[in-house]
Amino acid sequence: MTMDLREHLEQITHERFGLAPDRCGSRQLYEALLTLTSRLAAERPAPAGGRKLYYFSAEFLMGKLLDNNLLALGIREQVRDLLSEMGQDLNAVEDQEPEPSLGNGGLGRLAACFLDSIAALGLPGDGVGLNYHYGLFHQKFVDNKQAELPDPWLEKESWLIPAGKTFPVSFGERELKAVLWDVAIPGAYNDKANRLHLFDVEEPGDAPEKGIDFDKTDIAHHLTSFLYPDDGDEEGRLLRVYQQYFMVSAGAQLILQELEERGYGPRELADRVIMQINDTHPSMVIPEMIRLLTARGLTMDEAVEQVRRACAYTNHTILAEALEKWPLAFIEKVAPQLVPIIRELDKRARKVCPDPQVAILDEKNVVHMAHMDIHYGCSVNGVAALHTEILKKAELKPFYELYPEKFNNKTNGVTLRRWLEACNPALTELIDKHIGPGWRQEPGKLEDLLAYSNDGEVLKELLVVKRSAKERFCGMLEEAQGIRLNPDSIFDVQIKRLHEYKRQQMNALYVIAKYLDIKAGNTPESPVTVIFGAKAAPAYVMAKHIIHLILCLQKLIESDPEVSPWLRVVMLENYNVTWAERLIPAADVSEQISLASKEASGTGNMKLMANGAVTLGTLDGANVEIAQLVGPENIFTFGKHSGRVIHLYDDKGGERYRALDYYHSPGVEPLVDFLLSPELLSIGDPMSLTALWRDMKGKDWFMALLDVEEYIAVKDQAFRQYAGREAWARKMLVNIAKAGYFSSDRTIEQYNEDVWHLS
Ligand code: 26V
Repeated sequence: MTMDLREHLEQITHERFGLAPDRCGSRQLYEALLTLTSRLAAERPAPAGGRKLYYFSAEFLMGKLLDNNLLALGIREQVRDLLSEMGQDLNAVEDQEPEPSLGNGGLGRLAACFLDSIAALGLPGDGVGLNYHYGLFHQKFVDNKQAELPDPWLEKESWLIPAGKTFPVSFGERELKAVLWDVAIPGAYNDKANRLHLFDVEEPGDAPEKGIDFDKTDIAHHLTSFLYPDDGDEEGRLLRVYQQYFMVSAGAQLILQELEERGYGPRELADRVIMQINDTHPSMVIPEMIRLLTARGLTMDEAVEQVRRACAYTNHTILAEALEKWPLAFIEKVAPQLVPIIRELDKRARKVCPDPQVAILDEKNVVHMAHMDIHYGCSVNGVAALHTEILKKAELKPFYELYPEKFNNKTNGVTLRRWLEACNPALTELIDKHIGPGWRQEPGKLEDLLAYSNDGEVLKELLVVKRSAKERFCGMLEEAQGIRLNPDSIFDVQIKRLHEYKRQQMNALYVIAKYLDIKAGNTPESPVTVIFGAKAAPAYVMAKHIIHLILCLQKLIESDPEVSPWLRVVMLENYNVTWAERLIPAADVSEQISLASKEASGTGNMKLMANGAVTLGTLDGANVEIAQLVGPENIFTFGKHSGRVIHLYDDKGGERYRALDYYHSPGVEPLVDFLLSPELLSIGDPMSLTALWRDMKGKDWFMALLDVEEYIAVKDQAFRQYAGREAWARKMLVNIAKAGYFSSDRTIEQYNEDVWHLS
C-alpha cells in the first residue's frame, strides 16, 4: 500500500509540477494530496440501502478536510510516514488548507459531525446545502472591536467536484440555474462514501470591495455570496428567503431525479427517501416537494401523505427570535408557486386543530415555518433531554398535545474521530496504550479507562499530555497573534457564538472580580488564563459591546505587571474549527454557563470533556446529561435551574426578574460599575461600555446578574481544586471515560433506529 501511495503521489506531482514529491513545497504537496484523496474518495461507491437520507441544512461547518479524509481513508499514518521519509511534514502541508466557511456555530458543526458519522456507519445519507463563497465573515479586531471582512475560502483547487448537474429554480418573474457541486464524504471503517451536495448560482459575484456590504437585490450573482446576509432590512430578509428556496427547490429536484435513477416512482418517495430538516431554514422543502409531486401526477392528498412520511424536523433553539416566520408576501415575491400550497396546508391543519396557536398562517398572514414542519413531518426532535422536555412542556406544548407520537429526543453528539483522534494524537495514544483501539468503533469502551482512576502513573501521564497540548497551543497563538501565555496557568475556555444567553458577559464579570481582588493584594493559588473564542452576528449590537469589553479587559490586564502574572484574558481572532482543534486539547476548564433553559444542547461541552477538560456549567442543555454521567465529583455546577428561570420570565406571580435588584448586591455592583471605571474608559469606547453597563443593570434579559455571585464562588472553588493535581487528573480521566456517550455515532444510530429506518 505504501508503494502504491508513493507511486500515486509521485505521478501527481510529476504531472502537475514536473517535480518529485521531495522537491515540492508545502503548497504543491497540499494540492497533490488534495487530488490524491479526492480521487480515492470519489472512487468509492455510495452505501446501499432501501431508504436514503437527505440532510438539509443552511450550514455545514466542515473544518479542514485533508486530515479527516486521510483518517477516514485509512491512510493517514502511511502518508505521514511517507512524507517524513521524503523530508516533508504533513502538518506543514495541512496548514496550507483554507477552512471552508460554510457555517456559523453549533448547528452547522453538528451537521458536519453527522455527515462524518453517517458515512462511518456505512449508511446512505447525503447533505444538501449552499456553496457560500465568502462564508459568514472573517473576524478582525480593530480598535478592540470586531470588524467583518469577506472570508473567501474557495480556491482553484478545492474539495468541490463538479457534479455535472443543474436544476432550474423558478423565482416568479425569473429563473436561475442551480449548479451542483459535491464534496465526497468517505466513511471511516468501510470502503463507501456519501456526498455533501452544495448548490451554487451559475455566475457568482465578486467579493465586496470593503467589508461585507453588497447589492442584496442582485440575486443572480449574490444569492450564494454570504451565509446569513444581514437581515436588518427587507432586502436582506428577502435574500434569506431566496437562499432557502434555491436550496430546497434544487435539493428536491435532485432527490426526485435520484429516485427515478434508482428505479422508483414518485409514489414510492416516502419508502425510499427521508429528508431531515435542520432547524427551519430548509422548511420550504415541504411545500416544494408537494408541488413537484403533484406536477408528477399525484393528487394533493397523495403528495401530502408522501411528504409527511418523508420529512422530519429537528429544533435547535427555543429563542423566539430564531424561530423563523416569514410574511406570506415574501414567499409570494420569491416563490409564488408555493403560496397556494401553503394556504392549502394551513387550511388542512386548521381542520385537524382550530387552535390559532398551532396555525401555519397567522392572522397577519405570516408563515410559521416550524408549525409547518410539525404538522407535515413524521418526527419532531430536540437535541438534549432537557431541551426536548422544554419543547414538550412549554414552547411546543399545544403541538405535543396534538401529536405526542411525533416528539422524540436525540441528544447531540460529536465525531470523536475529529475531536479526539485527529486533534489530540497524544491523548489518543495514551488511551490506546491502556485500553486498546476498540473505543473507536464502540465509544462506550472509553469507560474501560475508569479502571485507572486510582493509578498514579496514568494520572501523571494525563497531566503530561495536557501540559504538552497547552505548550503547543501557546506556540500557535504566539505565531498567530503575537501573544505569549503561561502554559502553567489554568486554561479556562469559553468558545461558542457570542450571544447574551451564553453569558460571555458573566465570564467577563468574573475577570473583573479577579482583577479587583489581585489589585487588592489577594493573589490566587494558581495563575489563570481566560480564553474566549466567538464571533458576533454583524448586526447584533449587544454582542459586539461584549466583545469590546473582553478586548478592553485583555488590553488592560496585559499591560499591568501587577495583575498579568496571575490573570490573563485572550480573545482569539477569527475563532473557527481550526482554532477549536488546537485549543480544545489544551483546555483545563470548559465554560458552559448559559442561562438554564436557553442552550438547546451545546456540543463544545462534549468535545472539551472528551479532551479532559472539566465542565464549569449551569444545568442547561446537554450539561445535565454530562453531570449525570460523570457524577458531582467531576463537574462544577451552579446557577438557578431552568424551572426557576422560566418562572422568572413569566409575567404571572409578580416575580419577574429585575436586574436592578441583583445589581444592588455588594458583590455585584462594583463589578458592573467597573465598566465605567477610568481604567477601562481610557482604553475603550465610552459609548459602547456605557450602553453595556446600562443594559446590564437595567435589563439583563439573560440574567447574568442572577447567577454571577454563585458563579464566581464556584469558579474560585474549581480553581483551588486545580492545585491538587492528582485529584484533578482523576476528574479529567472520568470525563474522558464518560465521553463515549456523546459520540455522534450513537446519535446517528438513534436517528436511524427511531426516525430514518435506512436499512
Ligand atoms: C439563528 C440565527 C438568528 C439570526 C442570525 C443568524 C442565525 C443563524 C442561525 C440561527 C439558529 C441557530 C441555531 C443553533 O445554532 N442552535 C444550536 O444548535 C446546536 C446543535 O444542536 C446546539 O448544540 C446549540 O445549543 C444550539 O444553540
